[in-house]
Amino acid sequence: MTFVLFVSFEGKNPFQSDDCTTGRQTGSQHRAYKIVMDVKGKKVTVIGLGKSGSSAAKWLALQGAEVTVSDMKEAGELDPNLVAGLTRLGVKLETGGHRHDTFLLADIIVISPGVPLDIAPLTDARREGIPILGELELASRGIDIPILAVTGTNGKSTVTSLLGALIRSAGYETFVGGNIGTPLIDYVADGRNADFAVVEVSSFQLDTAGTFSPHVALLLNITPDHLDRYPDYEAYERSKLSIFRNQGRGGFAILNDDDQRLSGFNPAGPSVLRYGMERRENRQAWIENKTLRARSLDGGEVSFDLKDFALPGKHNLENLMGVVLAGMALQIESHVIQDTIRSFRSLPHRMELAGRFRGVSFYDDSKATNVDASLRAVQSFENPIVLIAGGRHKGADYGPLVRGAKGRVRKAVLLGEAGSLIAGSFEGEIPFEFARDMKDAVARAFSAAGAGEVVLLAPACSSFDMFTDYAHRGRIFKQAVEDLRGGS
Ligand code: UMA
Repeated sequence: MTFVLFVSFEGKNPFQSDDCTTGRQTGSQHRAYKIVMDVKGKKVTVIGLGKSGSSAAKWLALQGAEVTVSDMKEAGELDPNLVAGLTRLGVKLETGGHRHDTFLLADIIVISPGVPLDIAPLTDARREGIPILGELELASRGIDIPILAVTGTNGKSTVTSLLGALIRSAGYETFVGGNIGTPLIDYVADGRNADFAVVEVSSFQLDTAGTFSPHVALLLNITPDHLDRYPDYEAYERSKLSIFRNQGRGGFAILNDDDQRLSGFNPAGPSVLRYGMERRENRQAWIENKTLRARSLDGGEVSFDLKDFALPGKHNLENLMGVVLAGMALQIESHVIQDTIRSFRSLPHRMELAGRFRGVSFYDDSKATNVDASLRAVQSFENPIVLIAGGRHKGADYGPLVRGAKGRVRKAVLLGEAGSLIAGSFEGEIPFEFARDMKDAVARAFSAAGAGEVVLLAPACSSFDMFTDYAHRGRIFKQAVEDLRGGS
């Protein structure tokens, strides 16, 4: 199997700065050329044996590469079935840490998105000129169908699913994956023959996808997140904006024009389609009298009725405009777009109604893993809210949440590692109490809420201090709500 592997001048990783601690990038570091390389017989080190790494390792082994997977976890912490499957394919495993030699003796390094780019063995490998790429880069090289890529701090998964649903409704075979769950390399490995691939793309994936060039790139919003990984907000912002860097003429860049950072941003190559809540000359979509209005590519205007659109909040109207413009860029017919608007329902753990008990509505927005997402959730309700927040701190300032929550959130129930940090921001502004665990948090929130009010899980933090991931956290929340109802 031959695929085109990206390497930069002098073998440096071009999407990373020389100094990962600053994250600074220069124009010259984006200069790159492509070489064709056969992975057969090549020594490939895959770092991280999560979803992304295991799929990449499997595919590489099937192409005849000599694959070693290196993971920080001890052997006993890894899924035995996964390990057995990879071992059968001849994949070697290194567990309990990363050995420098495993990196330095590799011809290629494939990195999982959750692995920081500045760990010592990677920095050494980069210095030695060993190409470092992510699974998204690896996968997109093997794909010749148009890719629609969705990024942004919040709303990515909803938009990816909604866009996938729209394209499928138009009758096209569509792969939906990426950061939302199924790695893109699985599409390549399955040998499927879809018409389009819709991929959710995270900033981590963009950082190691130097030649990734989606036909349609949709950037929903940029607000502070992952500041535990990036040296500063600007570095995170640059990462998000890099989704457009390889797009050329014929491609579409779709931007939220209400986002402060994006309104002034003009990608050079593609056609730029902008949306915002109000009609403006430079916008292709806006909201007017409960309808979504859009300018079609031939200059006419179309309207979509929003009466039956089930997703709450202004942010979901913004997300929908992005999807509609992407659909119009693919020339999907208006009646198909309207039907999708009517029939689409929200994903689990995203403003999901977990139940109603004694007049109190419980909403699971466990996916609100950053301050802005939590704020958007809070702003989606008219009724008073008891907010459950906290988890693992990601470096953001909770000030905007406190300011936005004032007058809406009657009380906060705080839990997890970040509980006391959030309390520091809420002090004197919004009453709060601490909870031991999620069950305790739900019980306390229920006691504090009156009939007609909302208990909202919108943690503003990641889940990894107490749960395996946000979905696990959401399930435990829903279970606690069920237990309340059952009286246990
Ligand atoms: N590991 C190491 N060394 C390190 C760090 C981690 O060996 O220095 C190992 C861990 O021990 C673990 C493995 O790497 O075994 C985990 O890899 P990973 O964190 O990249 O997780 P995956 O299971 O491969 O999932 C990744 C994405 N995870 C992250 O970006 C953190 C998933 O997005 C994605 O669904 C999946 O690939 C398929 O594409 C999740 C996510 O939280 C949902 N994304 C972030 C977000 O949405 O905010 C970016």
